[in-house]
Amino acid sequence: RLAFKNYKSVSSQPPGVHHKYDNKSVVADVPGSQDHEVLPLPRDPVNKSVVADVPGSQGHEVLPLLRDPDGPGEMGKPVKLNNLTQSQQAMVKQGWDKNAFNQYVSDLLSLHRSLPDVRDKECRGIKYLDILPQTSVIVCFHNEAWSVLLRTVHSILDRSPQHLIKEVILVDDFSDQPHLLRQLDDYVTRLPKVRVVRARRREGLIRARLLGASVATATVLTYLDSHCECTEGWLEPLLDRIAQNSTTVVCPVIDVINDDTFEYHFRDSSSLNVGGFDWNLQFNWHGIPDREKKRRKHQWDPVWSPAMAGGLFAIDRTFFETLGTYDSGFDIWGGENLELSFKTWMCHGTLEIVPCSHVGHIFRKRSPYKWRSGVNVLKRNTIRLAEVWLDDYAKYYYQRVGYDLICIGCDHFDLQGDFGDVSSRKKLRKKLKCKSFDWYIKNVYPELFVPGDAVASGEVRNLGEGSTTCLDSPARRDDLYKPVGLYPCHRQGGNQYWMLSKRGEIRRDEACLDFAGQDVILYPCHGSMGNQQWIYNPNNHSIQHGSSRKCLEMAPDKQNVFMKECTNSSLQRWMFQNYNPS
Ligand code: UD2
Ligand code: MN
Repeated sequence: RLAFKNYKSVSSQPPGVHHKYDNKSVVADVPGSQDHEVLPLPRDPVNKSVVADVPGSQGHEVLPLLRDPDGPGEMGKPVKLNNLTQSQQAMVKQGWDKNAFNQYVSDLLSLHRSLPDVRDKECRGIKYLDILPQTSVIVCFHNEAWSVLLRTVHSILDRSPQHLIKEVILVDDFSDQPHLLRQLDDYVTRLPKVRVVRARRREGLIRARLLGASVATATVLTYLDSHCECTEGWLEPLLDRIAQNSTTVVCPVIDVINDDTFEYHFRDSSSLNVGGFDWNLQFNWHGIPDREKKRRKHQWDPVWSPAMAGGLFAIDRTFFETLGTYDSGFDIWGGENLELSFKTWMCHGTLEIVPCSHVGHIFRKRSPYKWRSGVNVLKRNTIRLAEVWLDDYAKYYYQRVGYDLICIGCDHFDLQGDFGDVSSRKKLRKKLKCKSFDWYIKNVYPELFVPGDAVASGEVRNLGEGSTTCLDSPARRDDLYKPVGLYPCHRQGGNQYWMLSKRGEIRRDEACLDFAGQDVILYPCHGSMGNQQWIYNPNNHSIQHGSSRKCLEMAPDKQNVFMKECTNSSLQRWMFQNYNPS
């Protein structure tokens, strides 16, 4: 039950044998998707009268060949909307509602808008291999805005050497917005290299990517989200790395296209980040670790990254197939980026970010699509990921999300829910003789804090009156710094899952309890003790702050905590759920 089961016996045949392109646009099944029962998602009702109203669909019937070099957004400049009429304001709002970005602004920009050359100047001088492999660029979309989708396509065509682009495959994941149907088919007839493949049902981005791969014919697959803009020189450095070693999986630097103004913000190579994750198995970014800075000679050398963000990467198609592509049991969105990252490293490949390659992406603050109702899709994907790849480390994920704390002793699988069958994925891992997750953590991602190294973990319960109150903070990664408070203990991990590290940090993911004289807040862990050092005394249950020598105390309202002179009152007594110093 592999995603590409048809491929196993035909690896010597030319790829792309599954579907013949008689037309530019085909409707097709995802290989392997037959194995998964997928409930059809409800479509938005197609309201015929809306056809004329799709902003941006007008005026783009003809390729805009003439571009005003001073037009809005050229050179990646921001567009600010002033003095809008009421009906324009209504269109702006409609654009935001539909897309979670400012579609109205996008519609004002040329589909061929210019961008600055954002690379380090050294990148322009690098000599790449004379013969680079061709690539199929695969762009999956579900109800993407017209101007955003086509700007993605044109930026690929306009800023890549023609001979390196074998084709651009647009995979329509069952969109129902009218402009993405006939009008898109018509539009691409004028773009010889561009094809549209349509899924028969909502597959989700993971199976949509597999569908794209199944029709792709080049030796390298390059995936992009449907709201990207490629910059000058983005492609060659990616293909060069793969040409040198087909087990290298490469990502461009992902620049930010502002969701409101469409300004192109580029990240120079001195502020480059690498990808990682926390024990929620959520992807996050980090500065380049020192060990990696040492390994590289130049700022523009490729950077090893423990994980990829997911949407923008290039991979040798044979290596992708060897790795079993994606787990096609993953639904809609999420988890696939870590799956491919773990597999790449554990199954003898390398994952890199290439500083000379820059692609812009619109990061959104919410997901604008319909998700399947009734199932927690992301949780299901993540459990599949943990079960197949994490070995014994899976327990940290379950602890972090609270599945094994709610009812100790009850069936593990009840809490996990039905995550489907993963036996074939495990078999594949065995067959490929992939390394252990322990190897991965120790060698590829040693910066990750491992809960097993914690002195104590779980909830931190106050032992004062009633003993029903726990240390709690709802602060998220992007809004830390709020005072930490108290909340009735719930034993579900989450906001009450703390870890006491050997160094004396009290941490949750990468945030640490921090006291600088005022409130006790969360602050990104800095690893140098100071305001983040805490001393837990298991005998009198006090939590004392290293530098101020004060003790953590529950306020009478049972909602707040203060730092007070240590008195050993019951309000200053705390208990970690698991305490095992060794
Ligand atoms: C990030 C990745 C995204 C994907 C995701 C995790 C980047 C910049 N983006 O979130 O590529 O790896 O993490 O799964 O690395 N789409 C479909 N069908 C769907 C839903 C989405 O085709 O059912 C398309 C969508 O139009 C878009 C792409 O998949 O082109 C990624 O979706 P996203 O942009 O919502 O994901 P993003 O960037 O928040
Ligand atoms: Mn995206």
